[in-house]
Amino acid sequence: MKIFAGLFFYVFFFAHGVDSACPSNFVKLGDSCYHFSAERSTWYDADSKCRKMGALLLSIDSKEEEFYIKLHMRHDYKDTRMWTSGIADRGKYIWHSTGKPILYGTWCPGEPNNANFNEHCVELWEFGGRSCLNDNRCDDDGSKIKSKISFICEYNK
Ligand SMILES: [Ca+2]
Ligand SMILES: [Ca+2]
Repeated sequence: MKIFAGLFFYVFFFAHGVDSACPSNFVKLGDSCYHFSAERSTWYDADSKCRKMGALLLSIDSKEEEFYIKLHMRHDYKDTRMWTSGIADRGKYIWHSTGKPILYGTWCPGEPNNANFNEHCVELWEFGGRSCLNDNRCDDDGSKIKSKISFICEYNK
């Protein structure tokens, strides 16, 4: 318990501290810098907004990175859906930012389900103190399904 409390302090000290190694508006968690944007966007707009900041949409590349991202979401972004760089690519799910298969990040129960054969982009969905991956529609087709959501950019030095 003591160790966990210490880790908690460590994570949020760095998450909210100023780190000169990260661009402004980015927080350092583990080895990368992240920008958590509340600006609701389609996946494509989120992708281009990250690129304009010199970053790419999030890819979760390790258990450690998964832990940091989920902890940060639980702390600051409760009940929020955020785009990652995950996409469906010929029947597989990959991180668009790295081209690697999605190995880290737990899928939500029953996901990915490619609902209506129209869900090709992957969000991280925080609810009830946990977060998991879901495939969602990339674009807004006016059907009121939540495809305009927040997003996470990742900057690697
Ligand atoms: Ca990463
Ligand atoms: Ca889905």
